[in-house]
Amino acid sequence: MENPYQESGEALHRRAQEIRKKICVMNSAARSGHTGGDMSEADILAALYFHVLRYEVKEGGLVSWFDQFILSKGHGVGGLYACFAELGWLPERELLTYLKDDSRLPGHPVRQKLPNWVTVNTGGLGHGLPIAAGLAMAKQRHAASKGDSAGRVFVLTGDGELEEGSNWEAAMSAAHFELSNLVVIVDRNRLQLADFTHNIMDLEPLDDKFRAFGFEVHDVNGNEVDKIWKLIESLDHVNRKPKVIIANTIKGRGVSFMENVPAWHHKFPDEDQLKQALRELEDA
Ligand SMILES: Cc1ncc(C[n+]2csc(CCOP(=O)(O)OP(=O)(O)O)c2C)c(N)n1
Ligand SMILES: [Mg+2]
Repeated sequence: MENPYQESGEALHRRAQEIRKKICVMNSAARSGHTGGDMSEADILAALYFHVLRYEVKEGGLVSWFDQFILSKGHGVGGLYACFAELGWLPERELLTYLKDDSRLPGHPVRQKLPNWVTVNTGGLGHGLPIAAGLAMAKQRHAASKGDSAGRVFVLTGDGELEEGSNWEAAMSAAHFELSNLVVIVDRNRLQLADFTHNIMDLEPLDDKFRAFGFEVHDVNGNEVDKIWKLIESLDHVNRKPKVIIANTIKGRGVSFMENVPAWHHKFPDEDQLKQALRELEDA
């Protein structure tokens, strides 16, 4: 099974920008949302859904997954909904129901609301990687029993999220169980809820920490779509090590007044800000 799009270059970059525009419209309408983290992850989501992940869309929007994705930083769900709309899975007008009563689009990903597009419910930070490790192990064992190659499991964590100890228990077991089909992507925007990570809980040297836990470690500019998918395609899944990609991103990426500003973690654009944001995203 292959990715049905395999887009690259300007086409893929435009996907990321369209995802960002949808995030701004959606969060502005909801007068809420985690805009900064939605925007930092947009290129990673575009690269995954429009180039990397292997899946097949069946009738009625049902998706058969060979690879799987977990958004562990569940508060960044605005990016995921916008991506689903860009894929044509969600009608664009439905984004305007984000956070409303009875909407299919609550503030964190809920599988019961969007069956089979959302792999697992997240939002409480620190749960995605442990679940992804279990899923990667299940995929490996299932594939081995049939003599097939295993699908990959991608999990996107926040960098602040790595302060949760559960991640490191999962990392330790991922190496022990040789989960070479597990790919952790860290949205390394260097900001967490209210401040820079180095002021709250310094993560550095993050690459050495993962290496010490038995991971194969890579880093990339996480706001450059082609660099992301090219790196993922170059990964060697035969070497028995779980992988981590430290994706260096900018929180609020793409809109001048949001970039690197801690307050945009949980701010939404007002009417004038929305107009400016859409202009900037269209032009870049
Ligand atoms: C266990 C837990 N504690 C606290 C929160 C509240 N919370 C939501 S987002 C966030 C900051 C996350 O920062 P980071 O992981 O760096 O995400 P990003 O910068 O990508 O938005 C916090 C503390 C939570 N969702 N779960
Ligand atoms: Mg962060």
